[in-house]
Amino acid sequence: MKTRRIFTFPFLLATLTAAVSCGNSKKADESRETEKKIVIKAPEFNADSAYAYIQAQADFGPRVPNTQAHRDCGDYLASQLEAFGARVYNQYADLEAWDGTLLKARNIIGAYKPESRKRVMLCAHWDSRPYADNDPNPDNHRKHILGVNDGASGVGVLLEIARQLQQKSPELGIDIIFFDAEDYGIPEFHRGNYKADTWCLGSQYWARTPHIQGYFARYGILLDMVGGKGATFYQEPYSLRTAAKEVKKIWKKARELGYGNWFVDREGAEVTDDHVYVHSIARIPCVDIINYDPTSERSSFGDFWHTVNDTMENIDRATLKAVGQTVMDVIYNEK
Ligand code: AHN
Ligand code: ZN
Repeated sequence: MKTRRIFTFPFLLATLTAAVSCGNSKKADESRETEKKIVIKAPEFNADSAYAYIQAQADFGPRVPNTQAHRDCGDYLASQLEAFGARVYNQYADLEAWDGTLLKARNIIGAYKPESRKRVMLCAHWDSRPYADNDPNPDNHRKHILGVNDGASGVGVLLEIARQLQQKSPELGIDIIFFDAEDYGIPEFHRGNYKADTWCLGSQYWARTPHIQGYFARYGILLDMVGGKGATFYQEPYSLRTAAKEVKKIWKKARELGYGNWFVDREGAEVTDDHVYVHSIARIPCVDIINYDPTSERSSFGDFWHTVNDTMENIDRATLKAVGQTVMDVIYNEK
């Protein structure tokens, strides 16, 4: 009987490295160089472009479900994904809010390389909160928030990534998912009975009823509040428990790219966000990249969170760049 040996490239490389590392260091350095070259440099994420997509969403006003601004912005997002060459799926659903309001919700999905079975999903919520219930002024608690950082920032970064995906395709199929009705959760001022699972209604619906039957992705990355000046992204505990490998990979990549000041190598606070339902219902590990501010006295998500001041002034292109470039370098290196 003949035995055929198949040596894969990484195996050969490892053998080579091991062999030369017994000798002197110069050769070893060279082969480490070879190993380094395997890292693909992703295209340049354009933060000005992401900023413009955030501005465009803000210009509609608060994108609160059941409002005209929400319907118009939904159309804008779907048409942008289409213009960037994605196959677009619209998922319309009537979802019941904590107070019984029926929300005319719409999840918007843009698929790249839809035929590929190797996939990664990138997501963000696109709705804005109907209550500024963390505002210092109680008169504002029932006002709609503009949701520039909380909502539009993640979507803006993903639209720029969509534009990049059209120009140069990574090896994997990518799905960009804009979840609706994330931020309609039970407000702080509510004094009646507590109700569970009132946040993330769009992602809960999608996880139960994905846009494609039997949909699967290796993992997901959720972007939430990724545009703030001086934002910091700590490793979120639910993500660490359920997608440890991916958390490590993302934070390592960020550090290598020089974004270690944004991506802090420490554990932050656990958050109920879309990634929880993507994992617990659809069984797809998902990492939440979310601003965590341990210094703010107003909220762990920063001073402007769920206030009427969540506006364009707080958005910093440098933060958008750190997040967008990191995510791009991660996905362009998937095989
Ligand atoms: C809660 O406050 C329960 N979760 C934070 C998720 C969130 C709200 N993301 C944006 N707005
Ligand atoms: Zn919110």
